[in-house]
Amino acid sequence: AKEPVRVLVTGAAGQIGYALVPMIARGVMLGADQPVILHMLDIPPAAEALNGVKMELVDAAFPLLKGVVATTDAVEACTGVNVAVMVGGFPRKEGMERKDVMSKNVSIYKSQASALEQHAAPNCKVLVVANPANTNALILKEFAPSIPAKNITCLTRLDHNRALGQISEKLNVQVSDVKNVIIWGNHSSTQYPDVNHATVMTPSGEKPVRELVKDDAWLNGEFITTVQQRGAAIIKARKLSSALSAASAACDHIRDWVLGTPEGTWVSMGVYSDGSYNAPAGVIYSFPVTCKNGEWTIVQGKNTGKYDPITC
Ligand code: NAX
Repeated sequence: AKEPVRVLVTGAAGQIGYALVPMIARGVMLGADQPVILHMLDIPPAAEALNGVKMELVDAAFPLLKGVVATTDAVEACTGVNVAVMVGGFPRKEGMERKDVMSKNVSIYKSQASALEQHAAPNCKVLVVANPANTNALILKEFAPSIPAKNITCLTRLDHNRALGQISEKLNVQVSDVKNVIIWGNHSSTQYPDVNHATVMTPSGEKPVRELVKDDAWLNGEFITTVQQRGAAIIKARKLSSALSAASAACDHIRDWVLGTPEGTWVSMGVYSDGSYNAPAGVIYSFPVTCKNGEWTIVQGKNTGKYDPITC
């Protein structure tokens, strides 16, 4: 039997946490044969709710779940973890300036960065979900200098999956037949969802999305804004922000990173930029990547000439 993998979820008492922990315990993130031990961190006001989530995990009797740590202590939460999914953070509230949220998150990510740096398992893989995801990931990197930059990523897979979903709806094809969209830049409304290299598997082989959609106005307009504004549309409809889709995307991100992307397929990940595609170097930026043996590589040569990476 495989050794259990320890997976940390911060903000585990929140709504993404509530959707995410059962997925992890069911093997959606790391595979149906991979036992897991869940480490859940939240803050003291949420301690009781966190304990309720732990009770439900026990009640669900997940065969792969070999243990649960539920705590408000960052050091205890980070100890020995192999994967860290950072969902906890300070949300922007009405009337708050962006810089106020930023300073709250700097102090949160600073202390969690040192807890991870000192107590996580060697080679721990980190995924930051909490917004602003790219910035929080960079803060974490700055305050955990001994964690290799390649191990710190942020979530843009939700945007990637949203783009696949829009194409599948437009063409009335299975979403599993659509691939190789790209999310460039930030997880924010300035991102560029790019279909210029995306394809659909059809009965007569793989075809470019642009050839099948035949509606450049839609691809260059409504498609892009729908993906960029999807988070707001979900809030309007649900009166709550995206949770199950965010949790599912977090599982996709870690699964592909750890277990590899399929041959001929790339995915979007926010990763430490080396300046590829003239994107600024030294920031966490979303690129097309392939993964193999637990390492991501930026896919080169997918310039579109139609966007400016600096503004994403
Ligand atoms: P919730 O407010 O439901 O949950 C957040 C949880 O984090 C709460 O339980 C809170 O007590 C906890 N928390 C706050 N400070 C903490 C700290 N210092 N340590 C540990 N836990 C702490 O938010 P939810 O809807 O779950 O969203 C979580 C984050 O994901 C938000 O920042 C949100 O903006 C971000 N999102 C990112 C997405 C992405 O694609 N990158 C998409 C979905 C989501 O909007």
